[in-house]
Amino acid sequence: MINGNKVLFSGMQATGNLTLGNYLGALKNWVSLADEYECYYSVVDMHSITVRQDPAVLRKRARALLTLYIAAGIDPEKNCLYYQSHVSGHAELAWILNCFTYMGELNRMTQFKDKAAKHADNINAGLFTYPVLMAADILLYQADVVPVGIDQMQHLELTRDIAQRFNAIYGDVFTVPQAYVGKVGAKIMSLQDPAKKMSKSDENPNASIYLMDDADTIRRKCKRAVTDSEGIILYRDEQPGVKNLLDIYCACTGKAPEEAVKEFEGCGYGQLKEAVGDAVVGVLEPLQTRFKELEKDKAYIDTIIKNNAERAAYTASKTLRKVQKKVGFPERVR
Ligand code: ATP
Ligand code: LTN
Repeated sequence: MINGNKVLFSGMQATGNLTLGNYLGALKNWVSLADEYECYYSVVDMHSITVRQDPAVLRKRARALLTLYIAAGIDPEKNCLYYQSHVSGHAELAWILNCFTYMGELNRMTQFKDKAAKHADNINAGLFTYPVLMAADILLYQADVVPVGIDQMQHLELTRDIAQRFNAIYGDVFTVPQAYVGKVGAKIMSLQDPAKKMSKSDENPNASIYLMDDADTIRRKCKRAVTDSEGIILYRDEQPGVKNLLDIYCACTGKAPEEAVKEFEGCGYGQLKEAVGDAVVGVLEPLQTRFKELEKDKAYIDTIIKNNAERAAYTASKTLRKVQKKVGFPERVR
């Protein structure tokens, strides 16, 4: 709780181009939850360097991501949008929490296993302790709720375990957070392989719709989406390609899957793909227009970055001081 309001924390990495999966699984929920909570939305650039980055590209993408948060509809005056690296408390708390996290727990993390396999030449300690930094992000702001896609649930469970472990030793220091997973769009799958999630690091550009894709590209990618030979539009696991298209359609239009299935009764896959393309364009075009406008207003974005970093640092320092005292660090002499 901050000023009597429940707190929400979430973050996204500025690596790669954001996909429709990132938008429907995460960003869109952030916007809808913003009115109910005191919200902190971070660009988690410290997490990004667990994989090698080109510094100039990372800087550019981090700024674009923060701008995109605003373009998606998050009001930066009411919500705190900031760069993780601008608040040193994240690293400080992460160190302390490292000492309350077991190797065995981190060894079980599937994201670590996946990323270690993908970056076999750079399995660094940061990649291993990535979930601890994520726990620090969340616990630093005493977050009650954390909206994420399904793939981040394991990290959130670990965060809860760390918080409970710490509280059991030192008393009620941390709020134990809850995950918030949206009903639709929680896991958008690749358009080329519906068994895999749509991911910004997918090498096949046809597998993902990028938030900045133009209308023609979006429609073309939908048209090429892999389906099946059943020839019937039903929302079921046996037809993962069609199910994914229906999921995208529903997440973009706000319709329920049963409603969509009824709407497409008797239609062919071509018609479904066309409708999905239109629905996606309808959602992404306004976002792109707003992004392009905002991007030009350099001074405005700079002010947001400065003010929100100060706001975040203030809240973070309150938790950090409390934690430092609990673990036995000497009081500061003033
Ligand atoms: P990478 O390919 O680099 O692993 P990613 O596309 O999986 O990246 P993240 O930065 O890990 O994206 O995720 C940002 C947010 O978007 C997270 O909350 C995550 O759960 C959500 N998300 C990512 N991909 C999808 C998807 N396909 N469907 C729904 N939500 C998703
Ligand atoms: N690990 C997340 C990004 C992330 C995050 C967070 C999400 C870092 N810190 C705190 C929610 C809360 C990812 O890869 N999507």
